[in-house]
Amino acid sequence: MPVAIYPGSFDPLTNGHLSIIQRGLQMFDRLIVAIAVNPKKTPLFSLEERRELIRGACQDDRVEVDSFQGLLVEYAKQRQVGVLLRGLRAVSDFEYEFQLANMNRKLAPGIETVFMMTGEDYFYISSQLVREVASLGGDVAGLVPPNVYAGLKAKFASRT
Ligand code: COD
Repeated sequence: MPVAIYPGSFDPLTNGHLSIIQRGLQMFDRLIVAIAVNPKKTPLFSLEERRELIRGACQDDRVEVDSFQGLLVEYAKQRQVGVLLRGLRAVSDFEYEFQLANMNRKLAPGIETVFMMTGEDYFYISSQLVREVASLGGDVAGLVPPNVYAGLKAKFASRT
């Protein structure tokens, strides 16, 4: 299959996200990693920082890093991409992802969501937990790519 959009907040990118990207590249010729911009939320990493962290961690010509604001399906239509890639960690993800996928299909019937199960080493990793652990001085090495690890260190060092 030619191309899929992998949308998310990526605040920050974790090894779980990276695993989905790497495995996604075995299914798709290209992936657009699309960072959602939500003006109502204040992310830990700015859009530009998240973009740079993803670029630094996925140095593969087949990965494009982009961002979008507003409805995901409108962005997908604008990019002329009919497949959304999402990761599933646990049963707790399922309900939200099920709602999201069905709402997106209702809004844009031609757009399908493809799910990949997380790898066994990554099922417990979320950006939210990584942020929390790092903010409290816990070691998140092994949970995030090295450049994100350095970014978290710098972020929290500058806050103390
Ligand atoms: N292992 C495997 N997959 C993982 C892991 C892991 N450890 N961690 C995260 N993932 C997966 C998530 O399940 C998700 O599929 C993807 O990676 C991205 O995760 P996050 O947490 O960075 O991003 P989300 O889930 O916050 O992204 C939600 C969107 C921003 C895509 C969504 O809110 C959206 O589409 N917003 C735009 C507005 C819109 O269209 N709203 C209507 C939707 S119906």
